[in-house]
Amino acid sequence: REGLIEFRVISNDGSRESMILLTGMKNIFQKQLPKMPREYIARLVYDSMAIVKAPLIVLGGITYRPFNHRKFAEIVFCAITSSEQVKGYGSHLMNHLKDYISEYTQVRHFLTYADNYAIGYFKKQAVVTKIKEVTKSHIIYPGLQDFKNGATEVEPLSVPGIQES
Ligand code: 1VU
Repeated sequence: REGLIEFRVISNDGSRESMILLTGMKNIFQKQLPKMPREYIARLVYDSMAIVKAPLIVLGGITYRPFNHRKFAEIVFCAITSSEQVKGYGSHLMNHLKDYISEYTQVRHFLTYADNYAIGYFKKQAVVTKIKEVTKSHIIYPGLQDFKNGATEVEPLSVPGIQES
């Protein structure tokens, strides 16, 4: 089992294992997203999906915040540790998150605030072609299967501590 790669849903349930994984993910986010305030990252790492190398080494993760009544989730942080980037892990992670979210929640849209560097990656993750640029820094991508008719505009979220570009 040692060295096996798996995708794990993590919530802040207070268990020792979750704390180890969330801390590993927080450290990757803080390193890979240097423009984000460190304190903001530390505060917000909760509902997440991580890529974990057994037993407990985090290779990357996506933290999301669901708004179930509006059927969308904000992808808050997304990063892969530098030595493992551009090997396909980011795509796999996003695909697993889409499967999980479409099976277990009402969420059917993702919204993210990505800087220009990462927009290329997010565009590649969309399974339908229409990507709507709401403003320069907000993209909505309709990556879930029953959401094929293009994007629906949602009000941009106000996220404390993030400067829009
Ligand atoms: O499928 P293809 O081979 O055609 O394309 C790959 C890859 O080339 C492409 N891709 C990108 N394209 C343009 N600009 C990029 N920056 C970029 N990165 C990747 O996407 C396809 C999938 O590639 P992958 O699965 O190998 O991608 P990674 O495992 O490297 O994961 C991508 C991220 C962006 C997560 C990773 O490179 C990373 O952690 N980068 C540094 C942190 C970062 O920029 N994170 C996103 C910031 S935005 C945010 O967190 C708020 C939501």
